[in-house]
Amino acid sequence: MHLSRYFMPILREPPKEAEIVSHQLMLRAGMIRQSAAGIYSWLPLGYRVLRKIEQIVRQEQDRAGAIELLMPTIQSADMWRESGRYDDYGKEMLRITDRHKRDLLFGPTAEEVITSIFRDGIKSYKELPRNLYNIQWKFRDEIRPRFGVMRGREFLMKDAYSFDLSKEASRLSYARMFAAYLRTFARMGLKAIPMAADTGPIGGDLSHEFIVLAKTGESQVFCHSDLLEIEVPAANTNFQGDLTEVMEQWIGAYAATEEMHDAKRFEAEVPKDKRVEARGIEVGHIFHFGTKYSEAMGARVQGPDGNLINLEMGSYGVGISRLVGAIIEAGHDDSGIIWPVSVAPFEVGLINLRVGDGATDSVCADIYAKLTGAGIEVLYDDTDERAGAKFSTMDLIGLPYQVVVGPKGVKDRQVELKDRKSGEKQTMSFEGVISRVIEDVQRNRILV
Ligand code: 5CA
Repeated sequence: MHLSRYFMPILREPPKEAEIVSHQLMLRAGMIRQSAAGIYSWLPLGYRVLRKIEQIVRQEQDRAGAIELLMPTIQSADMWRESGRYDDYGKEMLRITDRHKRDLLFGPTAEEVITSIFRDGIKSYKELPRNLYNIQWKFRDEIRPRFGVMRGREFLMKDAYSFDLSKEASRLSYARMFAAYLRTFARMGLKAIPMAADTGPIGGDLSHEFIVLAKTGESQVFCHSDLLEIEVPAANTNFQGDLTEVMEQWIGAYAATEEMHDAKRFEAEVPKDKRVEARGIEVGHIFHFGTKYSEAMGARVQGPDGNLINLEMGSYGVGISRLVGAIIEAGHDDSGIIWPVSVAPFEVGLINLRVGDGATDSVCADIYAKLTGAGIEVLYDDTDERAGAKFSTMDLIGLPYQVVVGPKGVKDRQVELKDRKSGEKQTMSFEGVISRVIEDVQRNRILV
């Protein structure tokens, strides 16, 4: 992509309305613009990151055997009356009336819709277990939308729903999603710790929130520091198998959100030097709630012995748009964002320091062609801005690698390669920089 033809409205000054660094940086880097309170447009740069996060989530859901579908944003109130949640959900639900005076709503979650689809579609217990997911916009009329995309009113969520014949089987489905989540967040460069959590309006008896530690997190959390060191399941993990052991390794040590925190237990179970008390961002939340919806909505099948059995269910959410903010909270410095390669909007920024100089232009064109030809995503700054402005824009938008080409170096067939994270700069030959960048990007695309 040539920057001269792109749309990336950078703000030089920190916007006043933004309280936390990720919100400030997303506005400054031209990733999002607010359209109404808690409702954002995703500008081209931000949208590329959102899509990459979505794709990682999708790949790990698919690996774990979940099946993608797409449900509507607008739902019928009748379904929610069937489950008994229509009145309970309260003011967070955006209620809509159509021209025929029928009650609709903008879905804050989709237990009702999926339960009705699955109920009508399943014929035999032999079709179990199944896990269905979608990646769709949700709306919750939050009292205090804040921190940009972290607590929006409209936000992108991956929501998966498991259906099983028995409690035991549904715990296996839960463990499978638990393990998939560990990989999902690690691939974005995040350490997300599963913590015992409150189930709130979704309901159920077993629930974990996946929490990224960050000073600006909305919840207070408590955990054993060993949890920060455990390795996540490898890519070749057998997701068809029983992943209870993986889950138990993580839930063996103390980790709880504020609502579930038990100070006595924390002190008894965790040695003083291992106690982590911090703020955290909830990037995912999984629930096992048994037959709460299947019973209310009549989602049952005939078991092997002919008896009707209510389906055991769980639901599994990932805050995809929130993750964009969380990744920035976890990776930035005074100059701007520091993206991990796996979710960077572009993998390389190519800076031409003398646009219009024949030799410099042609070296840039050549590097651009070779890198893009190798499948690397390059943002080429071919604008006529000053060098200083170009450097600060590249640092602000946080692309992992910067290749800087100027007329002086070109004479000696030299360019500079800068690593955004370490700040390290190296002078290299044209050929050297191309092979080095291709190799580094390819290696770092898949973190685990
Ligand atoms: N039905 C269940 C699981 S599919 C559910 O709705 N769970 S949830 O309420 O915990 O939401 C799932 C995830 O969506 C949360 O972990 C969080 O990361 C994200 N999320 C929730 N509310 C918001 C919001 N207002 N803004 C941005 N992300 C949100």
